[in-house]
Amino acid sequence: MITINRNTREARTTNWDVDDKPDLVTIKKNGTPRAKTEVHIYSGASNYSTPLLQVETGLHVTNESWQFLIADWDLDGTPDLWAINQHGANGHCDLHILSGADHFQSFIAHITLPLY
Ligand SMILES: [Ca+2]
Ligand SMILES: [Ca+2]
Repeated sequence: MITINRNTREARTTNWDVDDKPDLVTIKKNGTPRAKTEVHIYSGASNYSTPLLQVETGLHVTNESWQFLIADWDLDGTPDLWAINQHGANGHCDLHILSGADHFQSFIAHITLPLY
């Protein structure tokens, strides 16, 4: 069973396997064995019972000040992970993007947003 507690997990959707059903993405922010944020994607075709991908990302553990989005930032056809830290440098929001092409291991952008 998947439990959603905003401090520890977030849920999003994407179509990871590019079939005709949206898939469920859960981001496990903390409490992970090697202190990394994890991504788990469950297939819509299996009614979200079969994982398509379960990985540690290149991002350290996160908390309730982080929000996550899934969108294809570099337009290579694979969805990327957008990690927004609401308490970034100098009080701004920081946006960090991890590449879906390597299963969220490498950062492809670090952007300071003009938001507080
Ligand atoms: Ca799918
Ligand atoms: Ca991409």
